Amino acid sequence: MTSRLRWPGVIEAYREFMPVTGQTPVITLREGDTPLLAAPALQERIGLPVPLYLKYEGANPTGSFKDRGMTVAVSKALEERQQAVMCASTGNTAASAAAYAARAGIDCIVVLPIRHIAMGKLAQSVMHGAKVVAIEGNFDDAFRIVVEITGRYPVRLVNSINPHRIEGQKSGAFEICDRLGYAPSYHAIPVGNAGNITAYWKGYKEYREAGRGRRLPKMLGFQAEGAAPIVRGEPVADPRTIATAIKIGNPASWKGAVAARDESGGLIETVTDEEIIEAYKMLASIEGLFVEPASAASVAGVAKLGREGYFVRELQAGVPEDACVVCILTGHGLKDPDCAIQAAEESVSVEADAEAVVELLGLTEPVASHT
Ligand code: AN7
Repeated sequence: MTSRLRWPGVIEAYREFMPVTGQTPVITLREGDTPLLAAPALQERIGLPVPLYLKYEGANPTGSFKDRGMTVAVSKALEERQQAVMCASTGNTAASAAAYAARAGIDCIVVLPIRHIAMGKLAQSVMHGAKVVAIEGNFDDAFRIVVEITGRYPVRLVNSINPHRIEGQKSGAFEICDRLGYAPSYHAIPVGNAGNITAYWKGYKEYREAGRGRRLPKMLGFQAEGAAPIVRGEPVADPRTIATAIKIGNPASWKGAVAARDESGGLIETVTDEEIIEAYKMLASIEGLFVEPASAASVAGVAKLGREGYFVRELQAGVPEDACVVCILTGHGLKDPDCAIQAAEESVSVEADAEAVVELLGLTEPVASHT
């Protein structure tokens, strides 16, 4: 295992599993090596009968898991002498593409459903110098547009139908196996365009084939109730959810997600916006992990399965003693501060005076103790 100080980014860390040669220019921001944290307090709160781990992908350079795939996609685009990359995005893919393109010295065009993206992500794309095209439609409209344009013009598509994205993102599975010493029994993950669940499943399978995973997890995917095409079995024309990152009605990697679910013996289910916000608050207040709403869908889903008795039934069916759940927390909470402020209790302000603050807090003078 490479030590944290010398962590070289996911391409170098897992070069033998990556589609690169000695000739590939490696464009990296040293993404990956994100914290995998035991979360006993949250485990207890949601009544989970097996240990819970959280993988905090907000610690990546642009604040989401997208960096794992973008280092590979942009490196390969540069190797293949592309001058520009392009994507549609609910925000995080755009922020990541913009940053890696900047570092590579190539152009980046992002097409964004402007009414449905969090401000932090837009700020990132703008700051990294991407050409930002705002459209009136939703993510699915933006995606259709970039697929058509990149089919006609010499601009490399870096959405996750670009296989290099999946290759990079599978590194998350490698890291989990390296830290735990084996693959978890359950892997919980939010599902939007479905690239990430596809990538993790590929990663777990490749690592086990290489003799480094011991077992394969059951893949547990969660979509927002108002944007759950895979659960419903048909595209959703007008997806709705507070979790804008996963507000997607017709996922590009639909087949990959279904394969991950079925091959692993897992499931893909819905969580409501209320369940997402509850998990969002618990992660921040109990574990000190500020994530964006979409990321909390993994924890919301595990909590829901727990309430429904899923894990108890699994244990009765003979799951091993070292069973555990890993939840992927896909993006940083600072991406979407508006959502946090709305979710928080209203704060009141008082005059700038110590007595007024003391009164507001209800503090009382200490009683002199006699010894
Ligand atoms: C925080 O940026 O689709 O199922 O365009 O930003 O692999 O799509 C983002 C997706 C989960 C869902 N969590 O992952 C985009 C985009 C966060 C995300 C997902 C996204 P996929």
